Amino acid sequence: MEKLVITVALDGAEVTREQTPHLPVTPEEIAADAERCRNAGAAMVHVHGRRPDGTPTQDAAVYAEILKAVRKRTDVIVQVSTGGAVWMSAQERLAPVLLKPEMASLTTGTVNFGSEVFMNSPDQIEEFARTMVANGVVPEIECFDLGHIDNALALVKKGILTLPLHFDFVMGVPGGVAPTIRNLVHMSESIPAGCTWSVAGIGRAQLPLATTAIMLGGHVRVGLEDNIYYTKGVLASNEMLVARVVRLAAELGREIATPDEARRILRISDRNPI
Ligand code: KMH
Ligand code: ZN
Repeated sequence: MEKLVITVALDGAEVTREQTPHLPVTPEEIAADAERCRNAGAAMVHVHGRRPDGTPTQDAAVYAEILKAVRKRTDVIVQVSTGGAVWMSAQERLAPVLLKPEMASLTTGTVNFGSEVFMNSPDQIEEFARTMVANGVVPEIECFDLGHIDNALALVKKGILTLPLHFDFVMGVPGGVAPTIRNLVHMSESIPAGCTWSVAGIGRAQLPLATTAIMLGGHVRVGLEDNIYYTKGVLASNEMLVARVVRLAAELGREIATPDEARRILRISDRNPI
């Protein structure tokens, strides 16, 4: 098996400081947390911009500060969000891609998101994908449901994206695919040979799905964006969630990828240097 790439989704758009004091908000806090997680074993951080008051923003200036602050401290891959928050416009969400980060998330379908709708129309997905390719940004295909895999493969058929791709199965959002091991096996077997995948289990699904991915040869995303608890009633820090995956992987005999090893595994070695 390839070494294990651990991604940590540090802050997201929905979690608040009222819910957990461990949430990093400012670029400096995000960078410091990225460094702690890198030291614990993470190879990549998935980040959302936040204003000083904690509200989510896709402002390129905020992302530029995050990229700079992280790069000053550590060598992790920085993956910017193009998901943003459900109320944001497509143009707003796409802004950080123009900074040419190494990687950006690309959700390939609309999904109910709790009581909201996370809208990703076909035209919009296509525009996001084209913009990433034009800027040398590697997409991580975010699949909140099974059909999102097929939507990504349709972009390959159209010649907009090229195989192999890296997929992230986001499982357990109310409205999206249920976070079962059976669904994870099915999704991981539904992508073309040579593609890579990780799983982001939401809430208490994070631990069993991460463990399953380690055993299946997939990769793992943890972090406060997806889950704020270490165990029932006990809040986690991002570092604690990463460290737990590292211990699990050691027990299961899977080595951990450094950021540079992850760049090779995810095929981003010769892409944008920031
Ligand atoms: N905040 C969610 C609506 C992503 O970052 O690409 C979407 C999201 C996905 O977080
Ligand atoms: Zn996100």
